[in-house]
Amino acid sequence: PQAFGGALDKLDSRALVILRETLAFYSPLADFAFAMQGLGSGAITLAGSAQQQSRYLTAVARGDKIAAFALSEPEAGSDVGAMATSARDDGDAVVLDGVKTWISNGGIADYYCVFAKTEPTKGTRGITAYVVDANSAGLDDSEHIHVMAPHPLATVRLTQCRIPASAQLGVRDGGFKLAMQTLDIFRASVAGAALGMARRALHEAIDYARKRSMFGQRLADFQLTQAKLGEMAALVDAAALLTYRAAWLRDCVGTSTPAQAQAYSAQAAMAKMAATENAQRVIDMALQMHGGQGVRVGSKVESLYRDIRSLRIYEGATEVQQLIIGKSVLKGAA
Ligand code: COS
Repeated sequence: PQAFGGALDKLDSRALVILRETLAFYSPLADFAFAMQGLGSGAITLAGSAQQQSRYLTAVARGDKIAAFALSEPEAGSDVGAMATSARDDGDAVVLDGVKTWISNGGIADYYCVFAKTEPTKGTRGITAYVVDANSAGLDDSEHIHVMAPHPLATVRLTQCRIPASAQLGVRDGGFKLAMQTLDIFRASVAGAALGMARRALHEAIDYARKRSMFGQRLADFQLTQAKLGEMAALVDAAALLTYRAAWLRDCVGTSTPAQAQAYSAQAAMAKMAATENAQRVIDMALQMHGGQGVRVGSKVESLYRDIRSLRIYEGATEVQQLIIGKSVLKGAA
């Protein structure tokens, strides 16, 4: 928000989606850097105390602090309620123990929004969020994870990590809902990023089809090519419409009633699922059209092919989005 150095009054989903789409068109890594500052500070924007907001948000907006969101664990990815990291009260402190993994910005972050069990037997109703400074004693974020589209990613180990009680983020045992509300915002923006990558792949395919000669004509003159480009363009537009609808819904209809929140959640899930799946198909078709050039390391479609893959998994795999949509449909909400 503007009060903490942001460009707009309050978070605007349409701006977020279009920014990510644009950044991802040119550089998925630039998009990553931008998006992770948002994901890692989103829970503070939604639920932080005035003191937490002024301490972290302004610095995040300036780029002085790097933010991270630490939800997943080795045995709790899609099943968030199964997390094992514990938070135990000890006087005016809280002691964290556990392992968080697949943490984007892990290793370079200045702080982590850590989700931990405060009521071990209560599943999703026993999770609380905390803001944990990366230099806290007992926090080790040195284990980098290598992935096919390289970016800062690490496992974060918390061993008797003592933080002040004032580091609690939002209400006690309200951490699961806070995580879901944060993810709801960013899932629609992941759709925006996927859309940017798909648009770039289509652009590359059109450009190549116009230039490449074969069998005495241009690649673009073949009906097979025209049909593929037609299919790609329709997949891109379908993703764009779902993505922009989800963002519009959050900005213009809102999420203040349970029915609105449920409807938005399902729309954001539809956008993320469709945009990431469609982008994978569009990029694959663009690569195929490039023939051997498509698999040459360093070509744009080759890097897009690697860049898009994790978007179908992180911030809720496609299968999780299908569940969210399915549950909502059964309730008659979407
Ligand atoms: N906003 C607010 N509240 C929400 C919510 C949302 N988007 N989604 C669920 N809730 C609430 C539910 O209403 C329910 O509330 P009550 O306890 O009051 O009944 C509670 O949270 C539990 O919801 P649910 O029963 O749907 O939880 P599940 O354990 O079945 O989990 C999924 C649901 C699988 C959808 C959830 O765990 C999930 O999104 N997993 C993927 C996590 C993910 O994205 N990981 C990537 C990490 S970041 S890279």
